[in-house]
Amino acid sequence: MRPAALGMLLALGVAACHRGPAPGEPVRMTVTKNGYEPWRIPARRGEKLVLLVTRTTDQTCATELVIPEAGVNAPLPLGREVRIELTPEKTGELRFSCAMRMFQGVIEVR
Ligand SMILES: [Cu+2]
Repeated sequence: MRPAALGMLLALGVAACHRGPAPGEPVRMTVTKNGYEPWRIPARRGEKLVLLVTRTTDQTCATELVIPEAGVNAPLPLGREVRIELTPEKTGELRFSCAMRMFQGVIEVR
C-alpha cells in the first residue's frame, strides 16, 4: 500500500473514533498480538454499547475480555466473533483487560 493511502486510512480511523459509534451501532474490535484494537472506545451513559470482538491470533494472552465494573468476563475463542453488550450507568472510564491485566483498554463514557 502506498504511504498516502495508508495516511488516508489512519485519518479516517481517527475521525471515526472521535465521532464515536451511533447509538446501537456495534463497535468491532480485534485482538491481535498488540492487544485490543481499538483499545479506546467511546460510549454514552445510559445507551447500550455492543462490542463485536474477534481474536485473530494465538500470539497473545488476551484470550478473554474482562470489565470488572460491568461484571463482564467474556472468553474470546480464536477466530470467532463474540458479542458483548453493556449499558454504562455513569460517565467516566470503564477499564477492560485480559484476565492477567497485561493488555488493557478503556471505554470512555460521556
Ligand atoms: Cu493477559
